[in-house]
Amino acid sequence: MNKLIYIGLITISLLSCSSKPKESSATTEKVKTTAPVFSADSAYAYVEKQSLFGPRLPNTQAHVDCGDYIVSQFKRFGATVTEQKADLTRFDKVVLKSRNIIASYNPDKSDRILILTHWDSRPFADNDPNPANYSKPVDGIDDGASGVGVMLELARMMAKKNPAIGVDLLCVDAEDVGAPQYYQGESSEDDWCLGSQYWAKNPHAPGYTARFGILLDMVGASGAVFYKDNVSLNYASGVADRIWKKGQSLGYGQYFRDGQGGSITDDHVYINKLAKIPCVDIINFDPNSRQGFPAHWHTIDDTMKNISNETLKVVGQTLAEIIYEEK
Ligand code: AHN
Ligand code: ZN
Repeated sequence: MNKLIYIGLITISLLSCSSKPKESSATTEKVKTTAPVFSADSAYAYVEKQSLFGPRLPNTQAHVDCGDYIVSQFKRFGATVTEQKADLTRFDKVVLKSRNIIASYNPDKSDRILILTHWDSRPFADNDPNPANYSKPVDGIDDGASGVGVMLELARMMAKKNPAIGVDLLCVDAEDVGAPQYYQGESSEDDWCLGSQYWAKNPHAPGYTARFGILLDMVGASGAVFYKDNVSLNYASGVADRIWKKGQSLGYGQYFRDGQGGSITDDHVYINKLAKIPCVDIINFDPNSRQGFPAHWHTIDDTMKNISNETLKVVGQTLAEIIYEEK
């Protein structure tokens, strides 16, 4: 064999050999992360801590105490904390002593991003398989506490490494207060999301705006799937594409799914329509399942046992990457 060709063949075979392990390590490590590591254990602990207060229903001591806990944690993590207290009227005319909590990083920067979640628990388990539970409150661990857990861990992260951009973590109250399914009277979509409606009409900083918003809703359960819902696609498709691509590039494609989710009434509706900030919803809703929402949704089964470190990690690390790549 010609010596040159022979050397060439050896080189090719060596190259193809040595390229194999590199390829497989590239698939395990995925893309290089630019953000700090998001600790799922820490986020899990913040979710568990909220569970110990009991359901966070406006007008209860558990709600006051858990609100105080969230405020104190954000302060511990160096945020500038603003509280909005408001009397908001429920569909049945019950007045809810409501409290929105905003933790700001780089409060003086005008370029900002907004991350939000609701922190209240639903007063009615109206989707429970057992009608005897309809009028009981839900614990709201996936539906409420999970989003707050992720945001508290992001706050802990930002205390250690300040992002280049301004970041506001908004915990809205009185989201899950819409009329129960069994209610016979008149009800409307605007019976939900009272805290975000209030914030959108009365932002905590005058003239507040942000480049975009990301809503977290039910981001803690094992086996969660996130599709782009119609509101996110209508108002913020570019932002949605970016988040989903980022999640997929980190290896989280089992969670961040391609395809269209449902039409979901959620806090992002008001952030888009009233505050005019393009806002995406990351919500566990499977358009291919019978109910869409997970089985524990609005049942007395929405407890710690559904919460998965992996799901918290998937959402938290994806958000961390978005935060730290924003300049
Ligand atoms: C309704 O339940 C009508 N919309 C979804 C918003 C929501 C409630 N997310 C959690 N709980
Ligand atoms: Zn709910």
